[in-house]
Amino acid sequence: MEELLALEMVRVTEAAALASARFMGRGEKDEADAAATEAMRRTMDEIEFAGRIVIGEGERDEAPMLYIGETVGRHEPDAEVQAIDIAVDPLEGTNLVAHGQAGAITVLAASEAGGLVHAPDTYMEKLCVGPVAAGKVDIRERPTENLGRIADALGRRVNDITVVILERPRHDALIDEVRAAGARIKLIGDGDLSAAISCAVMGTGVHAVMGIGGAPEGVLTAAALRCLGGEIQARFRYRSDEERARGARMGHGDEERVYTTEELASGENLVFAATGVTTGDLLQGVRFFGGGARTHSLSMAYQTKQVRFIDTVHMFDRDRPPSVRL
Ligand code: VTB
Repeated sequence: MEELLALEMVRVTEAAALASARFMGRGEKDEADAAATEAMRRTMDEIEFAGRIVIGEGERDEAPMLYIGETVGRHEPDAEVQAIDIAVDPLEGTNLVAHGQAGAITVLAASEAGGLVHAPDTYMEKLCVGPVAAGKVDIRERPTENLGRIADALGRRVNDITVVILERPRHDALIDEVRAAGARIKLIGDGDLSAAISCAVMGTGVHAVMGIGGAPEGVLTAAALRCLGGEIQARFRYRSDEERARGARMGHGDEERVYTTEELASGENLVFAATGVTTGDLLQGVRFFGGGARTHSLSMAYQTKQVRFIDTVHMFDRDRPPSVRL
């Protein structure tokens, strides 16, 4: 399953990136998201597989496409095909695109059926680290303690560590504590998913993600970090009793339970694909030129142990092809 899907799924995230990148800086976040979602849906249906959305744009009654439970992919009605679960974030960082800011990506993860947690649309407290610090941190400890452990693992001092935190009032105390501990902070407006991937890739200059962000994106983060050998620890953080009740119905009632990377993305087969929309720490954004565009993607597979960075030139017009550069 992985060999084939890993390459096919990049076409899906590329198409979403090409469509949404047209909205960069235009102040239209919903339009950018809709363009990514529509392109993702259309491209998925060109691929031969039997997919079902487990993490998507929302419940059936609130999202026109890529809603939870929707079937995607194309296959002969009576063909014997493996059932695949799909988690998508068609555009992670809609505001970033609307304002032309760094770090927006399009994201998709796939596994055999049952391999990705069905997370309710609520918040999750997350602690994400790369492979070197994986297994050494504990979200139940103070951030100061975890920073010390990350620094030790990396053979650095705490003030040589950079932590990514979403800039939100709910993180004021966390930011104060991380500052007091001496680590450097990169405050981001949106996009804790791409930040988490970055901390598992050496050379990006970020070492951990801390704080509260979206729960569905936490599952996508887990899929990526399993492929990279990194780690996410997470706890559900409900915003209302209604969300809490819904979470409980889905089996996530215990707010003290710490979910591990393997619990969030338990699949034996996992495929992860992401394409840059606006340039960030990890991926270049979409660059348009006369008659074409260039995209930069990450494609990973867990069993096959492959991490690919894919640089693609898309030619829009055969009659007026763009000159392809190295
Ligand atoms: C933010 C956003 C993330 O969740 O974390 C959001 O940047 C939830 O926080 O990319 P707010 O409601 O305060 O915006 C994500 O969308 C995913 O984790």
